[in-house]
Amino acid sequence: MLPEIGLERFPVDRMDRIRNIGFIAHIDAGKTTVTERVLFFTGRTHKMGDVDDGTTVMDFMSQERERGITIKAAATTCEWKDYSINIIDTPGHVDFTAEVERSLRVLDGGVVVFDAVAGVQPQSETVWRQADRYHVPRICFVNKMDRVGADFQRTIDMIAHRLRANPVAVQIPIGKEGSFRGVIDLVDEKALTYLDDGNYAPQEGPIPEEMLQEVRAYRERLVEKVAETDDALMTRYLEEQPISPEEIRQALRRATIRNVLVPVLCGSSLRNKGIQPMLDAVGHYLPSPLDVPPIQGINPKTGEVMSREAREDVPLLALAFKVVTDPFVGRLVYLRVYSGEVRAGTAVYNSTKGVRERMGRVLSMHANRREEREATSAGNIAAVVGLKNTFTGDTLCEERSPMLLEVIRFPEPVVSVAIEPRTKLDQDRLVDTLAKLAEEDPTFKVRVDDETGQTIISGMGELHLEVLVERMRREFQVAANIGRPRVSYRETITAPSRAEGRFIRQTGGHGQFGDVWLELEPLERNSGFQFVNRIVGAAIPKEYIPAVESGVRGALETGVLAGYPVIDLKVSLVDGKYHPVDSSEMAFKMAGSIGVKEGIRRAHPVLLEPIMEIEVITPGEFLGEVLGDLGGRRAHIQSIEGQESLQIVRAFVPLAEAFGYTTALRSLTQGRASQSLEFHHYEEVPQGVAQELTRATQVTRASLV
Ligand SMILES: Nc1nc2c(ncn2[C@@H]2O[C@H](COP(=O)(O)OP(=O)(O)OP(=O)(O)O)[C@@H](O)[C@H]2O)c(=O)[nH]1
Ligand SMILES: [Mg+2]
Repeated sequence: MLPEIGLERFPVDRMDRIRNIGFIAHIDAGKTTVTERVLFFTGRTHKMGDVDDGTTVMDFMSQERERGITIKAAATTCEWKDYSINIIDTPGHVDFTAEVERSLRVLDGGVVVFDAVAGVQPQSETVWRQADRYHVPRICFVNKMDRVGADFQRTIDMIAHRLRANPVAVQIPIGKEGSFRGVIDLVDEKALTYLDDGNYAPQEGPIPEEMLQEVRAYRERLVEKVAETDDALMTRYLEEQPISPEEIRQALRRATIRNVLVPVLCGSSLRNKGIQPMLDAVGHYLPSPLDVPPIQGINPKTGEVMSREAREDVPLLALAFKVVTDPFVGRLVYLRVYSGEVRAGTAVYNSTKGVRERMGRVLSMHANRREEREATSAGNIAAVVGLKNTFTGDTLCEERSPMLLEVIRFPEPVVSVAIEPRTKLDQDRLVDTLAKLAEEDPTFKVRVDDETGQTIISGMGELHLEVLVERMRREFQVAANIGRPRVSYRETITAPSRAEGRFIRQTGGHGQFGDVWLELEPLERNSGFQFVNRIVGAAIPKEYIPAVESGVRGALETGVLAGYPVIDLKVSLVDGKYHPVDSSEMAFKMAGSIGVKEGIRRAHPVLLEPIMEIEVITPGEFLGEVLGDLGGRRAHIQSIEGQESLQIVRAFVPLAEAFGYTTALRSLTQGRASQSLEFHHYEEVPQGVAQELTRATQVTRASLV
C-alpha cells in the first residue's frame, strides 16, 4: 500500500506508480470536463465542476469560466488505486498552442480526447503531431458518446486515416446517443454499466446477449493487433493457444509505450460514464517515469552529450516549463523533476543562465490551490517559489554535476496590434505589466516601434491578444486600447552574398575598431538562423566572436525592407581584422550588425507572410458561398471532402486576408458553419502586395520626419 498523503513528501515513493499525463485535444472535446470528473471520482474534489456553469476547478481564471474555454494549462495530482497521477489539462484553442507544447515536453503520456460526433478535428491533428515530435505515448478517449450522431467506429477510422496512427479498441460502447449506458471491457470481457442512480461507480456484469457477436469480432481484432507487436505472443496466437487478459495488457502496454499501438476507449464525461476505466487504462498502458528513456542533455562545460536516469539517489536535474505570477505567493516556477530531488530552502544551479539560485517553498499544485511540501523527487511535477532568474526552458541542477537540457521551442507570434494606455497612470504600469505577461507566455512578445514610438504586442491570434489585454485590466488594473490587428511579416534573403562590416571610431583616448567579413546564405523555410564561425588562424581573437554573433542577431530583429525580423538564413564569419588596443566587444558587435545589414541588402531580400491552414466545416448548401469567399481571400483550396451532409474544406489562406473570418463565415452560412485557423508556414508575399507594404512603411516613416 501507499503511504498516506503527508505534508512532508509527495504521496508516492514508488516511481513505477507515477503517471505524468496530459489531456490534449481540439477545442471543446471535453478535456476539462474529463479532468473535473477525474478529480471528483478520485476524491480530490467533493463537488463536480461544470464548464457550462463556470464552476470548474481546472478552468479557474475568470475569463476561462466566462468564455467556457481553457486558456492556461493547469496542473493537478490525484490518486487512483495505487497510482499517483499528475495531470495537466491543456487548452484546445490554437491561439494557446504554447501551453500544449510545454506540457508535452514534460509529460510522459497523453490522453487524447475526441468528440464522438466530430471525430478527429483539426486541432486534434496538431496536438497529435506535437505529441509525435516528443514521442509521447498516448491513449484515446472517444468522449461525448451521449450526443446525437456519436459514432465510435467512425472516430477510430479517422484516427487511423487522418492521424496515420494504429488505433486499437480496448472497449466498445453499450448503446449510443441517449441510450449510451456504459462500455464493454474487451480485455476482461465484461460489461461496465452506469445506472444514473447517484452511484457513480460502474456495475460489472456479463456481456449482453445481443452484443456477443460484435464483442467477439472486436476482441479478435484486439488480440490480433497486440500479437502483431510481440513475436512470442504471435506464435501462441497462430497456434491458437489461450492468451490471458494480463498477457494482453502487458503486451499492449509495451506496444503503447513504443508508440506502435494506441488503445482507444470511450465514454461521456458530461454523463459521468467511462471515466474510471479510463483511469485504469492510464495505469495499465501509459508509461511511468521509469519507462521512458533517460533524459538527454549536454554537459555545459564540454558540450558532450550525456543522459541521466530517473532516480532519486542521483544529483538533481529539473526543467522549468512554466512561470506564473501568482497574486498571493508571487513568482511560481513549475518544474519537471527528472532526477534527484527538489528541496525547500536549498541552493540550485541554473545551468542555462549560469547562476546560482535558492529554492524557497516547494508546492504541489492543484489548479490554483497549493499544498506545501518539504521536497519532491524524481519523476514528479512541482512548483517552486523563490527562483528569481529562472525562466521557461531553463535547466536546474547541482553545480557539481551540471547538465543542460534542450530548450523548449515555441512558435513565433504572427499577429500584432498597437497598444495604448488609457491614462497617464496606466502608462507608467503598462510596460511593467506587459513584461510580466511576456515572462509567463513565450508566444507573447512586446516591442516598441522605433519609427512610431508605439508599443506593439504580438501573439498567436486575435483571441490570444484579446485575452491578454483583458487579463491586464483585471489582474493588474491597467487599462489600454488596442488598434486593428496586423500581420507580423518576416523578411528573408533569396541569394547568397558577402559583405564587410567595419566599425571605426576615434574619440579622445581609446579608439574603437572592429572589422568582419560575413557570408550569407538563404536556408530552407523554418530553419531559423544559424551562425557559423569559419575564421581560420587568428584574424579575430576568439573572445570577440560571441560579440559578432550578438551584433548579427540584434540586427536581424529589424530587416532592411520593412523592419520585420529576418529569418531562415545562415551567416558565416569568414574573415576580419582587429586592433590590439582599440578593439573591443562593443566594436565587434557593431561590425557584426553593420556587416549583416549590408549582406542582406545584397542578397535579394524578400518579405514573407504567414499562411494559415484553414478548415471550414459547412452544410453542403453553403459550399458555393464558402468557396467563393475563400477565392476572394487569395486562398488555395487543398481539399473538399464530403462527410454526410457536411462538407469539409481545407485551404491555405494568407493571414492578412483571414482577419474577421469568423464573423464573415457566420453571416455567409447563417451561423451553421464552423472553422479553425492555424499558422502553417511562411510564404513570399506576392509582388503587388509587397510593393504596397514597403511603400506603406516608407510613407509612415516619411510622414514622421
Ligand atoms: N454531450 C456532451 N457534452 C460534453 C461532454 N463532455 C463535455 N461536454 C461539453 O462540451 C463543452 C466543452 O467541454 P470542455 O470540457 O470545456 O472542453 P475542453 O476540451 O476542455 O475545451 P477547451 O479547453 O476550450 O479546449 C462543454 O459545454 C461541456 O459541457 C460529453 O461527454 N457529452
Ligand atoms: Mg478545457
